[in-house]
Amino acid sequence: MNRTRSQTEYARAKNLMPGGVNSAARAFGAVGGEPIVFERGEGAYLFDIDGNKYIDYIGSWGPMILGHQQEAVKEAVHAAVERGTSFGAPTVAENELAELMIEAVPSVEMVRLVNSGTEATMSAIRVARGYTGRDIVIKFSGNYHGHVDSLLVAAGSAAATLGVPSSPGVTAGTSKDTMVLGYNEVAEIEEAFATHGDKIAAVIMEPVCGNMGCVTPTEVFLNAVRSLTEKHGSVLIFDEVMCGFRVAHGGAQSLFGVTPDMTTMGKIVGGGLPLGAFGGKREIMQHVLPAGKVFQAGTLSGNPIATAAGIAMLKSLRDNPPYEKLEGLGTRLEAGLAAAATKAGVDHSIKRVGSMMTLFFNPEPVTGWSSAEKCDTEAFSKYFWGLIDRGVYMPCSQFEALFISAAHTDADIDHTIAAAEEVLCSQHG
Ligand code: KE4
Repeated sequence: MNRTRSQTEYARAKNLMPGGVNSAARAFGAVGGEPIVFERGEGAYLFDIDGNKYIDYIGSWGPMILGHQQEAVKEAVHAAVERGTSFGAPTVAENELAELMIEAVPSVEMVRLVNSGTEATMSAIRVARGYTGRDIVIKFSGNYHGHVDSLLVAAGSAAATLGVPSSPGVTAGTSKDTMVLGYNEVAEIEEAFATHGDKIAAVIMEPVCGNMGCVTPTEVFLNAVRSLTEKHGSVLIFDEVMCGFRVAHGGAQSLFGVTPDMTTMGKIVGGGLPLGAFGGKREIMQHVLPAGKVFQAGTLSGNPIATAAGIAMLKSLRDNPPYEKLEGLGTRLEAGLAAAATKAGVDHSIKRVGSMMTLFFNPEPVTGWSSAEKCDTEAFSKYFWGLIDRGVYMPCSQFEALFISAAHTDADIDHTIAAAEEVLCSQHG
């Protein structure tokens, strides 16, 4: 595949922006080589500036559940632009979008719109601390909640010890109130509450994890987190920025029948525009300024263009739910990739929830970061580039989930499976 224009534009970008990107995840750091520069998306496809076509399984890291240039979203954005791009004042669209979220997500009685998933989780953490008057927040290794200082924390020296910064620029002072435990490690969360119970403000988790690859919580773990937070008066925050409206209309919480105290949202809710949200029990949300005293604000929060896109997206998902189709496509792709890996003799495991999935280059089921980190990332990189050369654009890291959209077809899935079989057999067979 000729990608010379991409290379030229990326060289230009590296001189202008750190790493030539505006988000680290896009820089192909995990797979080597240079990122591809794209011109447009259409349905299930992306087209790069050299005219190459790819079946897109990143979907902008989740938002494109209905495919690129979805008609209703496109029309809504065009119409909104004609009325002005930003007022910094209340609009009816914010009420409409808030109602659509509250109607869909079991835990959300009130909501605040923000501009990204990071803003949503950062704000939710602050509200949980303000509401409980406590400091400690528990997160889990392998879970990513955006670039919030207090969540850019690595595990402490032992379970139930407080964390240490995982990035330069994050201070020890910020990290000392965060504890990082093992996902699906029931004993660790039990020990943490036994030791620190009445000091724990919140537990934040991905109820379906996508950020160490697709990993689900065991029922025992999920029930332990819910019952321990309940017992100790800590706020349980489900970070559904990725899995919200993705795995079901009501998100992972509606699939598992576990209701958190707060939920963070992003990606799909903005229809591909910059929009996030946090919400939860009215009793908690009433602590948010100006109703309460926990400060939260944003110039472009509830922006008319983003809310128009979000309304169109959530109405489409409510009125024409794609989840049955997505389950069918997901089942087809999962079976095909498993067959291809088996035929090539590749040690692998797969985890899928609806239209989000990961093929792990690891024979063991991946249940948490300690098993995820054993994946053969070198093998993944070769698989990734082999698929790129066959017009298939997978997430550029073993520790991400792929996303299928309602615009994908059986033919797209079958092309992907055939390409994967060719690549895996040539590299391992
Ligand atoms: P944003 O600030 O990127 O909108 O959302 C942060 C975030 C919060 N919570 C979860 C569960 C998330 O997955 C994310 C962001 N996800 C990554 C992909 N794993 C976004 C890709 C990127 O950073 O460019």
